[in-house]
Amino acid sequence: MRPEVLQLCPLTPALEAGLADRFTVHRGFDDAQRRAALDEAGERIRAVATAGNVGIPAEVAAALPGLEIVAINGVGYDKVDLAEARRRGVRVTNTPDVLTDDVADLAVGLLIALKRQLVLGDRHVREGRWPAGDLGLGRKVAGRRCGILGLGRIGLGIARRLEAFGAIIAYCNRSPRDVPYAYHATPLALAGDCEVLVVAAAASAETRHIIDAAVLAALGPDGVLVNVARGSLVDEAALIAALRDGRLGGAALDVFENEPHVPEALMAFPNVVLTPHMASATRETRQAMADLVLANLDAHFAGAPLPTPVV
Ligand code: 8YV
Repeated sequence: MRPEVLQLCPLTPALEAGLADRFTVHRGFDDAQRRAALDEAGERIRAVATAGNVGIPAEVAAALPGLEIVAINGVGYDKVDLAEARRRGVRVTNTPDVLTDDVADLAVGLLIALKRQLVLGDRHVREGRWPAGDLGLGRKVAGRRCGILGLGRIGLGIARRLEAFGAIIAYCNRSPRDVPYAYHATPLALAGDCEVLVVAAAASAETRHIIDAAVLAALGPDGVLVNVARGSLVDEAALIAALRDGRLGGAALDVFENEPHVPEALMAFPNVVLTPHMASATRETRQAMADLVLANLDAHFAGAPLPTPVV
């Protein structure tokens, strides 16, 4: 008998094919589909495959009495209740390391896109406005004072890339690390010391809205915010207010509080660059992530040690 798996969102074709090769897969992409899948197979489902930004809703976990493992196709596990998983003896795995380069690359790309007006420039050419005049001037990237919130694997990758741009790096982390960058104990202190604030910290109850009105005010009208972590770290209403009043220089965002829904207000600002949570979305990395999800599930069902366990 093939183990039965509940897939909670669309995944890359390679991963969906790998799941279908090994398991009986039930799809639960929305509430109606989840209810149908749980009614039909809830008792038999032993594994859940999901994305980092989807996780597993508590009511779905509660309706799976035989759940053994939640395999996340992503590094973030903020949408999985780890304490409850531990209590129930449910394993949780993620896909660290393989996506670090891509996420760090996108953070730097977003910063350059914002400061050098890549999106506006592209629009200027496509809309035939160039013959009528030049685009206004952008701002320099090299040599900036850059603050990284969260100096984990991804934050460090961003710092190393920005060093190549001659940036002066500072960071805020739960604890100082052995790095040649200035440490700040709070996001507020970090924001006061930088012109570019890059959010790369994990989402949790403690980091919710850690970028609030005060931090944005400290960043100031010349400062910009880049977020490649999770939307929940930023108070989006405060961000919109700061941009609207010219109290913040700009923002480049790959993640949002209620994605895939992005506030209309953000779309109106020329000094904002928006991407659809695509920091790990390259063919190479999504293949590596798929391989790791499948390797974790294979190991679990073979009774072998999990390659990348969280719980
Ligand atoms: C993906 C992510 O968007 O790694 C994460 O935590 O959010 C991303 O890599 C998603 O998990 C892809 O399925």
